[in-house]
Amino acid sequence: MFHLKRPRWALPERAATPESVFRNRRAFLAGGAGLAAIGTTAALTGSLGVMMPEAAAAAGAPASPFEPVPPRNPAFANAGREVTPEEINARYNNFYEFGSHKRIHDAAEALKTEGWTVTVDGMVETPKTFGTDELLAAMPIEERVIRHRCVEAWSMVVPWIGFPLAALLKAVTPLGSARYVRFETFHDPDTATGQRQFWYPWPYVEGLTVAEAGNPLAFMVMGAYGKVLHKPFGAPIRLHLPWKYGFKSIKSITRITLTEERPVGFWEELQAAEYGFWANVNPEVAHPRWSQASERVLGTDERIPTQLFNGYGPEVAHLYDGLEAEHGDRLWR
Ligand SMILES: Nc1nc2c(c(=O)[nH]1)N[C@H]1C(S)=C(S)[C@@H](COP(=O)(O)O)O[C@H]1N2
Ligand SMILES: [Mo]
Repeated sequence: MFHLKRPRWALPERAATPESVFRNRRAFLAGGAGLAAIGTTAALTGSLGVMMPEAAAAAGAPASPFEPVPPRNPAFANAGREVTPEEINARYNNFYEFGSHKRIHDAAEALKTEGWTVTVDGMVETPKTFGTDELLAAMPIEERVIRHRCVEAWSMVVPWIGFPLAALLKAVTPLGSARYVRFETFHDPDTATGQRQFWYPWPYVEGLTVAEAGNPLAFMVMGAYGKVLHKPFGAPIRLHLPWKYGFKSIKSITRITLTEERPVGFWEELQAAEYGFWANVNPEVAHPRWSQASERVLGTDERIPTQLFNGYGPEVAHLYDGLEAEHGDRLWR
């Protein structure tokens, strides 16, 4: 067992129950199918080939690269509150490519993820296009249980599976002169009906400074709840930035570009006064149209106080040392 020092942001550990039930069910399934030993090998090698044993197919189990679930990062083993039930947030999503409302889950099934690639280019030594299998095999895959805070003042906790963005950037060696990282979502109005709404600046774009992108909290997500990422969550690969408002966590990424110029995000392009580049969570800086002091916890009747940097200040606050003088409230929107 890892000894976990309780982080300063941790809320009372009121209920580990749903999570442990979830875990035990997985352990039971793995054991029951007689795959526990094979699974262990797969976890050690980290190779997708090994993780898709013929035995799994023979047993009728769907082959999953996350069977067994990758090791949980002990630094993010517990988000301080309950994991949001999968069936709740699987039916409450922001994914404007498939509609400007929360019930996009059926429409998002149209997304074609086979043969998906992510190109990492721009100011790097070795630009490269990665297939998703390649990323699963080459990147340090882990699970982390993480809080998410949408700018609309609702929040959730998700057990994500993925790898630090820093590992991907390292694989292409950014040039010292690169200052920002720009992310871009697919553009395919034939399948993504929302992209026929011409008044939106498609494709969805987001950006970070190189320093932010290198922070261990910046996470590339390829799975959730022990499974390959479902389409409404932004399959096959999305970003997650737990200290920033949710709109920064861009889904279904096809291109990552190192650049000298600050990228202008999808929402910034639409409404810069409300949704800016920095968008760090801060309960004391209101959105122009509503307070950010508290948040509705998805799947419960609770409203809880919002925390500075969504409670991840110990990990990220240093990134903004000295920047408030320059950017003022812009750091928080
Ligand atoms: N490409 C794309 N990425 C996106 C969005 C979007 O509409 N399109 N919505 C963002 C917003 S506002 C939030 S809160 C999260 C929602 O993620 P979830 O649906 O997995 O909860 O995705 C973010 N990433
Ligand atoms: Mo959001």
